[in-house]
Amino acid sequence: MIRRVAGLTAVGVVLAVSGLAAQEGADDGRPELEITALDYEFRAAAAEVSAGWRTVEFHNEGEETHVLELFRIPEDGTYREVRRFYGVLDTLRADLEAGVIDSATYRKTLKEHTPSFELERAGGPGMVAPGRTTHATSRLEPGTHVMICYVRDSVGTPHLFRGMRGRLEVEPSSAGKEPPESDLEVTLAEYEMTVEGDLESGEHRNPTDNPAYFMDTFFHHPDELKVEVEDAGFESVELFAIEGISYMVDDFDANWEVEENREFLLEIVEKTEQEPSLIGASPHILCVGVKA
Ligand SMILES: [Cu+2]
Repeated sequence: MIRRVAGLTAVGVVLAVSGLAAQEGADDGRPELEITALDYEFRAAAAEVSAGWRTVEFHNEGEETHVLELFRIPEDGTYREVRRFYGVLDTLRADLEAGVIDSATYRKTLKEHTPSFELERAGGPGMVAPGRTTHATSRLEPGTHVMICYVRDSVGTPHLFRGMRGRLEVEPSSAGKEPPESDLEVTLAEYEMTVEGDLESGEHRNPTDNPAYFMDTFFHHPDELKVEVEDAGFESVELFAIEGISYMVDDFDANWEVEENREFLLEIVEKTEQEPSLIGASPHILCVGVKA
């Protein structure tokens, strides 16, 4: 299954709050930045880090999925302008929702206030499910950055409009870690993704013509499947185990033939089909959602 990344057009951002612990020095494997997402804010100990290869550790302690994406303000731009733009955007959104202005006025006013410079995408740890932690090591260029979460809440409002904006200063530095070695090579093209290397990421490719190696596929963690479906525009998404844990029983085929035993196997599936700690044990998972 191809994983899509939500596009983001105008971006800006802001409010401080965030931060990231800055640590200079030897590569001891520890992250230089630690950021926690809550519903709906970023929390961190400091708001600066040195340039170079740096590892960001991103914890999600909220109840919703969150993203941490970094954007660098170019030389011809300032944080002040970005913040002003977001202030305008907040007001316009509120006016639009209250019916004070129509969408044509919204677009026109937004255009008038959009900064002349474009924010540069600077990477980040991406999406993380509730209760989970992720790491990303990337090369940070000096400059003021903004970080945002663009995941939408249950009524469709991107989290950045509910407070998930932050500021990060990347200070010039000649030090930094060595670039990490990759475990996997992924090539992206428009609407296409190919993977080479081992399968640690859950990606499985069959580069041969031999069907015994199965088809190209992605082994989702249950949380990942949910995020993917939500990201595609569905809400009230729920997961159900198909086979559940019943298929593991000894002599499955023989038991399946006995009506009483079959009932029992199905009863176990039904009772555990939405148990989060067991869903991943099922060979197949059904994901049900409502088109938003
Ligand atoms: Cu979020």
